[in-house]
Amino acid sequence: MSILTPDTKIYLAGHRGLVGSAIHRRLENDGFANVVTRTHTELDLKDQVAVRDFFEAERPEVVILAAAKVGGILANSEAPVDFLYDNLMIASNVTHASYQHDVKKLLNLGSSCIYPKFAPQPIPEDSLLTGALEPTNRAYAVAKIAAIELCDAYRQQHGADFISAMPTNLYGPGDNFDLRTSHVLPALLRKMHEAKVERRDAVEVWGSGTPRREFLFVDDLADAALFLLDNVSEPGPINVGTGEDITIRDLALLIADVVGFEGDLAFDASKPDGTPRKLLDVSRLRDLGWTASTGLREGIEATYAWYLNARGAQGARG
Ligand code: GFB
Repeated sequence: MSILTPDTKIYLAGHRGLVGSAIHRRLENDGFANVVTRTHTELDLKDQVAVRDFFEAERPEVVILAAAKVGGILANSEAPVDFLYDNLMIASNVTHASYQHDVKKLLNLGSSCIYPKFAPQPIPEDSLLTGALEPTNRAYAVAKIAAIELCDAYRQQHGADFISAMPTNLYGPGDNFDLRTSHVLPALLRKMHEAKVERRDAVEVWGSGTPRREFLFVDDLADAALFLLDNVSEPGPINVGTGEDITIRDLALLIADVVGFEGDLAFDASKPDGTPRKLLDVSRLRDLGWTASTGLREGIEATYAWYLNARGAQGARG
């Protein structure tokens, strides 16, 4: 029987972020009528007592843990305490309160950066903890690995049905477009849009352009999240990706084409490349019956449309 019925009480932690807002849209569209959310101001997930009191009062049946401190390569390197401490506290408090309050199922969302820097490509789930991590996001990765371990420990010791999904690099509506803290895809969309409008000749692209990344449209992740809640009950991470990757240079060219920017790419070698390649092996999820459905160009077009709309709304507000 499906764990998710229209009346299931679902606590969606982090409903305002890129991932959480996509899952929220999806739950609303699918007619889930009993979704509980709290903003950061209403509930600080780093506060153990506040989290316990919230679970005591709300008693959710299902928990989706999409709350996290996230950021791009520079933000990760510059603020490791935030990425380690915040994410450890959030994961500890939410998993423990879920266990204490008999949550029937918890989905923990992580990231592909949990895997070793030089993991085999595509990266299978069992390469976790087989080698050294990529230094630019080690703090974040350690917190996300601890969250998987917590889920597995509650399963092993207490029989809790806590599962962990590891999405590849995500993008889409609701993304962070701040150029210092964002990931590459929204950063290049914004830079190219502004360069086109301002008729500039070149756009700065960090690093060498040779690293390869896999990009998943966030609405596809929302679809995978619901699929996993209903179809998976096992320890360890489950990869969620498209199975295809692209160099940063080719990504930049694709974004330029979508945006209509005709200038040059200026690579800035003083900025870090990060891990050379990060392509997930998605065969486990494919064998279970799920595949991503949004092509990269299509997803970038949708994200650009959202960005233009959000900019327009911001401009109109002054
Ligand atoms: O997306 P990104 O910041 O994170 O960078 P990671 C990916 C690649 O794009 C790097 C290059 O090689 C960057 O140097 N890049 C080129 C740019 N131009 C830009 C730009 O304008 N902005 C940004 N941000 N990058 C993150 C981790 O790693 O991936 C997180 O730091 C998380 O912890 C996330 O796991 C999914 O893919 O390198």
